[in-house]
Amino acid sequence: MISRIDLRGDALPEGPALRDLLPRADFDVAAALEKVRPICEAVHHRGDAALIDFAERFDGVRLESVRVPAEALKEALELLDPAVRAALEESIRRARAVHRAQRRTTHTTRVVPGGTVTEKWVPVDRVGLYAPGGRSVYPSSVVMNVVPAQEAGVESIALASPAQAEFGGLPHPTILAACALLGVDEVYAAGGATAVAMFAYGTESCPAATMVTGPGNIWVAAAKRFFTGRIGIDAEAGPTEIAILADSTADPVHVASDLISQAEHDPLAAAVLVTDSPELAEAVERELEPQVAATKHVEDRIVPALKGRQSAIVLVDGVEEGLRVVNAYGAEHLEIQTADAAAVADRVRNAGAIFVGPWAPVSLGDYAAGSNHVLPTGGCVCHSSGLSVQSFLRGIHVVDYTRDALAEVAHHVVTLAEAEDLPAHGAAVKARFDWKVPGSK
Ligand code: HSO
Ligand code: ZN
Repeated sequence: MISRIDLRGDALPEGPALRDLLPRADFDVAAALEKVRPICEAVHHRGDAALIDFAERFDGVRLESVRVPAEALKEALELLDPAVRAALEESIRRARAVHRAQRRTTHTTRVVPGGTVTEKWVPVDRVGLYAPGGRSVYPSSVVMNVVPAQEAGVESIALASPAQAEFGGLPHPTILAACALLGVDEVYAAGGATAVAMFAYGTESCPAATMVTGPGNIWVAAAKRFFTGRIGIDAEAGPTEIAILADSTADPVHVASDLISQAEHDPLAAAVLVTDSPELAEAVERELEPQVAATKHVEDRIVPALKGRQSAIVLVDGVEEGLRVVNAYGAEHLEIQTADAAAVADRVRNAGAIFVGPWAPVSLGDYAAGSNHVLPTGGCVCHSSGLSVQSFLRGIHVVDYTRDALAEVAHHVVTLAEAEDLPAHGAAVKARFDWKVPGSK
């Protein structure tokens, strides 16, 4: 069901070589780029008409309009299962508490008397959020995208999700209900690359956005790459990943169920166990079969994900070596199920989110820990963070100097301008002091 990689005995290689020992799924965004180009161009030139044609082609339904009417949102909330509503409300409440604490405050540094630099944080004007349909209808992802944008103070928030033929061309009702719960009333029926293009260019019914965030398949990732530079994006989300660092104290039933939980997302999902306990490895292997057999999505997602080259049980000599492996791999989600888990977690440098000890499974973080579940994949945790309030803010330096404060530093500016062969830069300062810069020769 799952392959083994034995890294015991020999010295572990350093950095990238160690990382290469844990292969990742093929997720070739560059190859998909050429396929999304004509789609993006069609949306650019034909606007709503192109979106309506694409919905017919990809989603099998002819739309009258891409904008979802307000009554449809209201109705979806009324019809939402009360237990799902209560769970979403709790998820929103916890996420809001965590994200509210991320807000940035304006800070002024007095560099010299009369010379200050203030860093002010300004939210982007308008964000387009994407919520997938099809295999993944995740109202939880609507929460994870909308809450940080709202807490950042983004004034205009729109959401797109694919048209569903069985719901008369509207996005899935739980997506609509989640929007209604969150107070997002601008919703569009548009899917994949077409939705990203709609937000990037704007159409007759949807004004252009400055930023697009949200999960999606390879077409969404490719469309985000296509528009990079024109709009802001969160990340090119790839298939989900769970890594678990566990020792002999871990419960194999929990470890197996956590591996399966993320394998459930996608045939390309990665489930990696790193352990120094051959007994645990065997017990987890034994656990996988019956647990997989007892769940859903077995043949289409879980079995291919666990059997794929991206998933493995990795044997190491000790927790120390295990830490080196998980740091080199850089998983989207990392569970620590070892003795003294908090101390081990403290030494993790590369992970999208860390789940400490036996009572913090990734599923908790997916729905109701308060943490954000939109996290970097494919090793991008080494340079990027998950979605947060910060993702929607821009820090702007406000420079305010008096005449005396400029005079004090003017000769340094002129010197550096000359060193860079940019005399006009220096002249812009000299002109303010009748060309006689105080302190210069
Ligand atoms: N584990 C996914 C998010 C998710 N799980 C949504 C359930 N629903 C990527 O972090
Ligand atoms: Zn999940």
